[in-house]
Amino acid sequence: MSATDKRAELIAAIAELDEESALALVHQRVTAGDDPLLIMGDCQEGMRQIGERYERNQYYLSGLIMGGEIFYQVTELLQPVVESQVSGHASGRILLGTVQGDIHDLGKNIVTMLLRCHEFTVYDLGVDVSPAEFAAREREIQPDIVGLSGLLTSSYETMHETVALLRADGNQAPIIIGGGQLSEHVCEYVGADFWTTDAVTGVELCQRLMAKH
Ligand code: B12
Repeated sequence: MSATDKRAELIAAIAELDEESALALVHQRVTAGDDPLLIMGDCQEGMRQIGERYERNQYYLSGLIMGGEIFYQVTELLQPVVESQVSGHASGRILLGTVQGDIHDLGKNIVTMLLRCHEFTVYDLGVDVSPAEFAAREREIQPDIVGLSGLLTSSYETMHETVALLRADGNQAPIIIGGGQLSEHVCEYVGADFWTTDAVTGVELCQRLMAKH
């Protein structure tokens, strides 16, 4: 089977919520020496397709929950491989969290893991983090970069409030927003400095920002 077919097969297994096949395929690709970040990217595409099926009423909430569980297990499988292969010597302190009203954390946890692999110090505030908590922790920690994660349309408003409060508080650190549905337009509305829809680009951005320091 060609590499393209293998990728398509994994994406389809995730989209079909076929946990057994998905995990077996991830395992096979890891054993074959495939790039773990590429595998993770394919799984992210499978998750996007689960979301599309949910929007078309082909899946219910249980489908999202099941997808989340499969992705969590994929992460457990890939984490040691990523940690053994990805490394860097960046130094920088990053304050990260999923904004208030939003409990999606699988993506944020990947960003945290990748940043730590590059030796960034990450202060992960978890999910459903209020603007006030972000502002309080920002004052306390004085990070080099602030990262806000959010996957719901309603999160853009909370991101906007969080950025406004941070700026009003005199925060100088660049603010990056991340999440699968984001765009330049959302970034402008939120008032953040940068945006991304994938963790690898986010980490590269943090490296560039620290190099400028
Ligand atoms: C799994 C999932 C869930 C799980 C989440 C489990 C968990 N622990 O996270 C559960 C079941 C809890 C869930 C709940 C809901 N969900 Co949901 N969910 C999804 C789904 C299918 C996948 C999300 C995911 O984990 N993707 C994989 C990760 C790796 O990708 P990612 O999150 O985008 O993260 C990557 C990048 O964005 C980036 N990144 C992320 N954050 C950050 C931050 C920084 C700083 C940086 C640099 C990078 C970065 O790095 C990651 C790796 O590359 C998406 C579909 C989609 N298109 O995303 C819907 C989706 C996000 N959910 C949706 C909805 C509607 C809901 C619910 C409202 C459903 C309901 N009726 O209750 C609730 C809301 C709960 C809440 N208050 O937050 C909608 C949102 C629609 C909208 N426009 O608002 C989506 C888009 C599905 C859809 N197409 O309709 N969901």
